[in-house]
Amino acid sequence: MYNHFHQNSYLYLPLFFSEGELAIIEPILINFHEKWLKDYQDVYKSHLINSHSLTGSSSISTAERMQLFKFIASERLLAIVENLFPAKAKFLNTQLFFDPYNKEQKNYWHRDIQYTGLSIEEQQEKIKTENVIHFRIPLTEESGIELIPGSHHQWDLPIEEDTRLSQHGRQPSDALERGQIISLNRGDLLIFSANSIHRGLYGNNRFSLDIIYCDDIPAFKVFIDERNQPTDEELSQLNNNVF
Ligand SMILES: O=C(O)CCC(=O)C(=O)O
Repeated sequence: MYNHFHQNSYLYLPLFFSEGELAIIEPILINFHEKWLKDYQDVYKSHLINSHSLTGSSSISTAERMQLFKFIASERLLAIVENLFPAKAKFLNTQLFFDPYNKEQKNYWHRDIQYTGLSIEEQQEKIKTENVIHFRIPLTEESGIELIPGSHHQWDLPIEEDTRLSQHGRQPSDALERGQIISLNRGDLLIFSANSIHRGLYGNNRFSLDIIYCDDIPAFKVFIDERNQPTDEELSQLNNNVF
């Protein structure tokens, strides 16, 4: 099954989580989101489709933070993480995805790396060796993610690059022929490479937690906010080390 990821940029595991597992994290996510909507009403109404950094947030309690760390470092998830990454992986961050306030707002094809300030040539090199992988955990049925299989280690076709970079008359939400849709249900796990060309599909009041892991290498240090990582005291209560 890991070959599927390496060839296609994603791995879809239907009904991976039990209701019992979801019940541990769901109330934490809902509370966080309700507070977030109040605190960030302006940016939510203007455009945002996700929040982030749940483990470092003052909106959750110390006990809830530990529950999230236990989930992020759970044996079931780390068994997969260890097989996907070439060497040691590290927890990077969390994100919560929801629908835009403006139902007309369009989605956008992208590679996460395009927002890092690297040149195109540097990006072309880095996607061959550096790994950032999203573990998407939908709490409701959603249209899911559309991505271009294999694009995490292959550069774009000209029309794909024009689309995600809004060049030559193309818009980032334009349809791409090689796109493959992976629609999701509650309980599913979708693992996909942030290096791939992908976009979120909005609708149905989606509510998804993404846990993001990356290679444990110095190049990613700059993207890691220590406030999202466990303290030494917290680490001593966690069995698995992905921190
Ligand atoms: O679900 C979305 O809206 C976008 C997801 C995405 O692009 C990402 O997780 O990098």
